[in-house]
Amino acid sequence: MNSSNSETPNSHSPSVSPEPNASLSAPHNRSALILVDLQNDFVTGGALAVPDGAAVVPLANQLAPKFYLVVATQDWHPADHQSFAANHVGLRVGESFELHGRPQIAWPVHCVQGTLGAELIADLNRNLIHHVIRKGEDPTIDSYSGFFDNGGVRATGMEQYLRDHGVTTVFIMGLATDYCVKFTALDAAKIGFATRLILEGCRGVELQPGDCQQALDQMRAAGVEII
Ligand code: VGL
Ligand code: ZN
Repeated sequence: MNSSNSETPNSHSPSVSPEPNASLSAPHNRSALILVDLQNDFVTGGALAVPDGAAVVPLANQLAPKFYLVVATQDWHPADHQSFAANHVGLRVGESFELHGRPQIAWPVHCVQGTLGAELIADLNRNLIHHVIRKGEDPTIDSYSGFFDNGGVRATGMEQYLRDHGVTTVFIMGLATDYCVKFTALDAAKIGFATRLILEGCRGVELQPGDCQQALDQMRAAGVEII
């Protein structure tokens, strides 16, 4: 190993090991693990619980030390976010509507900034996470992807962070397969990262039966390797 392989991406996470696979650990060819929205509101007891969502946390803890860099996304909405059904008169959870010209699903109030529901799941080992990317802060637009808002315009800082650290390959897992995981993977592939989806580490909302399968098909068609 040369010296650059043993450098840690930031100083407050000395417990994280560099990528063990030498062919992936060159300074400009690194793999990152992206943990999507592993937050209390997306698991049992939460406002937008994804069936069996908490089951992926042990896998996240197990895989994280194998990556050069681990980034978690955090859905982080203001209370007046317009994706919440409760912020519209006569709109029910699960209904589709148009939000500033974009198709939008009306969600229950979830992941409100500063609430317990928005916190990362306690069982997730924070010491293995180098960086947290927050998204969904603009009340006028939803942000499923960890890279850009749903308009594809405003960047979250994820791409810059990964590129600054020489990351070329991303492995993605988390919640929910048919929303934030899907759009994070599609954006990653679109902007040129070699993109792998860790299927075992994902669970979906499945508002309509078949949504998860459709999401996987879309990701595969976009060049995402499902592993
Ligand atoms: C998500 C709906 C609304 C997700 C976030 O994490 O998949 N889904 N906000
Ligand atoms: Zn959300």
